[in-house]
Amino acid sequence: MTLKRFIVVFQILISIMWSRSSWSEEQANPSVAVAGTATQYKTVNFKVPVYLNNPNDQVGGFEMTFILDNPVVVDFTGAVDTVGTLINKFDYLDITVDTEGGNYITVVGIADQDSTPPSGVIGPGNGLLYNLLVNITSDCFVRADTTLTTIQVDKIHSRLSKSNGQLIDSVEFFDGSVYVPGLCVYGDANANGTVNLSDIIYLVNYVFKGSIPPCPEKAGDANKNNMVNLADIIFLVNHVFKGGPAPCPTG
Ligand SMILES: [Ca+2]
Ligand SMILES: [Ca+2]
Repeated sequence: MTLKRFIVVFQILISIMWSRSSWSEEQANPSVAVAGTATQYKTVNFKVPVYLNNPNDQVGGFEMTFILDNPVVVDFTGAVDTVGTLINKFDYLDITVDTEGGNYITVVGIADQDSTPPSGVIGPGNGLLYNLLVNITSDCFVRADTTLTTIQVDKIHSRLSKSNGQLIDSVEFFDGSVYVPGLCVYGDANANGTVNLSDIIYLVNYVFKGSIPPCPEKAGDANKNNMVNLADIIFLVNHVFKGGPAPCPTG
């Protein structure tokens, strides 16, 4: 082996050893992570998974508080889904929701401490801890925009404990987010995600009967001339029934 090749092999070995040691250090700390996820408007009981990485300890209880940075779009329902999760055998689960000045939820769970050994204790291991259930509101203003709502973990008031109640040190908590794509496209006057007969009816009711305007109003501007009137109804009739050109997305 030449000296040059030896140096290259040596460097590779060092980098492998370094990456393994840093990997094991990362794995040493338990962590809880809210999954980043996407959904649509008007979705109810949408599941936002909360995952546990629990390399060393047995978890017998937890307290976690989550905060929404955009409660106009996303609401906590005040419930969590534990079916098929790591805590489905916990015998105590308490959920508190506060919407005053925002929206946050506190979830407390405790395994059955009375049996020997305690029943339902978690781990060590990784998996789905539970699902937060949220509703995506259909508010008129935000419906037009793509939004990202952060579900922040309140690090001060969140903790894991062992089966004997002792707190587990150095738990890392990771925020998640809910991505909600906007539905507003030209021609989708009723903002339900598709352009069809119902939009023609919606526009007829608005233009001729003074009914509720499209929200935003440009959603009714099928021919994109900055006005909403009979011409847009004709444009949509041509598109829906006669194979005419489709209104363009707003981009
Ligand atoms: Ca529509
Ligand atoms: Ca128009």
